[in-house]
Amino acid sequence: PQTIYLKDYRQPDYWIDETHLTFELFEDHALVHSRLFIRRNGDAGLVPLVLDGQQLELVSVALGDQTLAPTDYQVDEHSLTLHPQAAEFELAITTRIEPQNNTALEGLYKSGGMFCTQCEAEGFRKITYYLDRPDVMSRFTTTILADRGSYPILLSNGNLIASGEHEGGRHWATWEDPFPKPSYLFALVAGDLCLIQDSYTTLSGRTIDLRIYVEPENREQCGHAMDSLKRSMRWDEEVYGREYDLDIFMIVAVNDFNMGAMENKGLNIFNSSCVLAHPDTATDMAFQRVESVVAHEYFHNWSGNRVTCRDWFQLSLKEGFTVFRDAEFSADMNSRTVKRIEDVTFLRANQFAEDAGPMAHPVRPESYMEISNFYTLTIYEKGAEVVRMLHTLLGAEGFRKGTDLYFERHDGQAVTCDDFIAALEDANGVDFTQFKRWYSQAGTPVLEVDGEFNASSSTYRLRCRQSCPPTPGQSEKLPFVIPLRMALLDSEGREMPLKLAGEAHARGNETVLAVTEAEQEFVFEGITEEPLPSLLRGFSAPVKLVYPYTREDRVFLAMHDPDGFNRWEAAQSLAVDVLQGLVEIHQAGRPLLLDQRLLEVWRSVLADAELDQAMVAEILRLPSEAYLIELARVADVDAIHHVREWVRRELANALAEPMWQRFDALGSAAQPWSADAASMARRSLRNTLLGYLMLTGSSAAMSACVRQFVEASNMTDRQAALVALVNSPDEHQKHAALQEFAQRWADYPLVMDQWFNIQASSPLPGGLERVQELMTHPAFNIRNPNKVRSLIGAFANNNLVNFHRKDGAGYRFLADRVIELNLMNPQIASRLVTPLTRWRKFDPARQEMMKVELARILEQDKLSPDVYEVVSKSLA
Ligand code: B3K
Ligand code: ZN
Repeated sequence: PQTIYLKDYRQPDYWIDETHLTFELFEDHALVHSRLFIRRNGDAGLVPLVLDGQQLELVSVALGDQTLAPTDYQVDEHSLTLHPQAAEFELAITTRIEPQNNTALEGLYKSGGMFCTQCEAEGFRKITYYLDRPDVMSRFTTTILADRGSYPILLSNGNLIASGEHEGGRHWATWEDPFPKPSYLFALVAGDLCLIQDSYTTLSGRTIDLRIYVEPENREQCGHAMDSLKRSMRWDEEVYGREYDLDIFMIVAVNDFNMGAMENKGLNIFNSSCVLAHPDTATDMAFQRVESVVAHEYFHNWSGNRVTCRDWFQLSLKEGFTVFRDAEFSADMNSRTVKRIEDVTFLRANQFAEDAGPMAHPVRPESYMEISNFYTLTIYEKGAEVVRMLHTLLGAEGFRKGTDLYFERHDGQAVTCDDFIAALEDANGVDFTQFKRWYSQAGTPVLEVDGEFNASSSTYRLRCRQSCPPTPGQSEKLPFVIPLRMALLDSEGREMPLKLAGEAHARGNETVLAVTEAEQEFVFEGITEEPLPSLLRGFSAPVKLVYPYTREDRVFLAMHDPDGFNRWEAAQSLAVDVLQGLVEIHQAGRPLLLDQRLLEVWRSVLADAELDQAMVAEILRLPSEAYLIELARVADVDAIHHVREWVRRELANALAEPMWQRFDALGSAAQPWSADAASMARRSLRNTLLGYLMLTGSSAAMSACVRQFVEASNMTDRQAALVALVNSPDEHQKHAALQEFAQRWADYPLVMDQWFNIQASSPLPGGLERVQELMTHPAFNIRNPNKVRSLIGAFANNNLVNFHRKDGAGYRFLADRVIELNLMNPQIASRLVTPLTRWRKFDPARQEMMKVELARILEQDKLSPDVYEVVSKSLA
């Protein structure tokens, strides 16, 4: 496959003003008739028209009223080239495709009994020949023809303008989308679906028809998605001044989907896991995911659809911004601090690893082979952090002025990250030239800070030094603009007033310093006692902060920092420090001894009745193995697992009494379920405690757990009990619970995903054999991405001791699955291979075995571009 470069971007030679599509859907094929109204771009002259197309059977082409002969055009694997003479003309093309055989789930495919589409990024070219690039925006009219019995519902973007009966039991519907859009936002659905309907009145008083289409058995599971949609619509009006623009908004849930969901104009298509939620079948986490994904896709209507990307290098323009928007929405709907903790935890364990690995790339990449590989944590999550920093630097009001200008200036256009920044700059009269390095430089910056108190001058000097490790293709980095939110605490934990030397005005008790130099100092005046700095509050920049805190300092901050996020951060970093120390002791073969300071922090948090229960749960959770691996230079997976489990058990044994007290005070899992934040927080804490108590091995804990499994009024509590049972040494209870669960939920694919995931993630010995056996379970199906993720993905990403077992069998297993999926579903295959590409993190013996498997994958003939790019770059 060839590499595509940002620097090669140029405008298309032709525009497509109107696109008229007719789909004739049959069981063994589909015919796609397109009529395109095309116009030459400017005075491009007599240039050939090169349309993108892949895996298409070309049936006919007509230019104007003239049917073309095969000698009039050229077709190859990727394109159709025509030689139009006129500057404006009509082109009619018919292609034949086989949606029923489309296992890649890109383009038009079948999921169960329904037809659906996924066109982003380059799926439209698998439907018909087209200028399949986001800067070609066209008005679409779509007619669908299908058997009425099997496909009573026929949907596409925009408004339904006509429908009717056809001969032979067939029927048709025509949809018209008044908003010009790129082909990646096109969607079509045909199936036997039931409709859940509601309405929403916009701030300006327009009534919007809201529709969720699902398979009939899921009818009862749509209420939460519908509520989330209405809340999102209100929030975008209030926070960004953005109203919905069509009269109808539709969501369709499908079972086979490569990602979470897709923001097609007026017709969002969702992985059913991001729509369906009922307390009997979905956990609180699943509820929150539904809320955030519904919001994310809805918000794309402005950040992505009304203003779209000029080219795919600008992907973060819509994704980073939209993730930031959905994160703020979730923060407003739930606990802001807890949401931030969850996002930061995720970013540090996963995006940091990507930024340190072979696929590291800037938020705006400069090249790619396969764009599907660039829907990454860097584009999405780091991209959102970059937008968050802009928000921090401008303040909420300045940021809003900037986004207002952005939407006004670029409505209906396909633009770049530079255009976004320019709007923020122009609206605020600021210069973000240096800030833009966040878009062009990859890697996670390291921010080293230390402080020096001078009693005689009553000053405190904060010294900052930033650097960024090299990444593929970028050996030297220039300094970033790093917003450092901070405060100085006195010996009681109170924030001291901040006044910087050389500044006329005081800055209050908390401030944001802009670190812009490689080395830079900030001098605070009027500081009369040695302060303890509280740094990078709220994770104000996606960097690794290094400050020479002692363990006492961390204990103090964990107990006293007035900033909730940094309290959590202090407890986490204390735990990281303790765990890293113990790993070294374990490697040296010396006996482990728990630092009592960790125990005391845990004890005091456990006893803190003031603190939000969800926060207590977050603090009591130890840093994940994945995060500890990311932090290590050479990761000793076995030692990390052993030590972390040992600490968990020590904490559980030492704190069993207060844990029981708190656990009992939180009520029972049998009490009626409720969706409010306080109830969710209660379940979260209760289940965190149950997990600890089960580690004591006491019969009281076992019977509490079994009781909870049986009596739980909801899936959150039932699943937490199942996890604890599966990870317990009691084979009998474990098997009984697993069997009971599988029987009861056999007809609920999303619940069975959880059942697979829990077993695949269990670190007990024999994990690989268990996963191999589960692949033969009737509920498993390698063609369904959710199943692949919940069994194979969970094993390779969550079950680190088993995946990295010493004989390399885990690696071989994963490589075999990647090879199996390579042609069946290239996008899923290339995502699945990620853990192997991180081989540089491990010891020489493991590195060797991982590389052998990567090389074996590379030797396959017919490697998809997706897998080829990731594997070859990881070996380079
Ligand atoms: N924009 C889609 C992503 C589609 C990716 C296809 N490879 C989902 C989202 O970010 O909202
Ligand atoms: Zn998105």
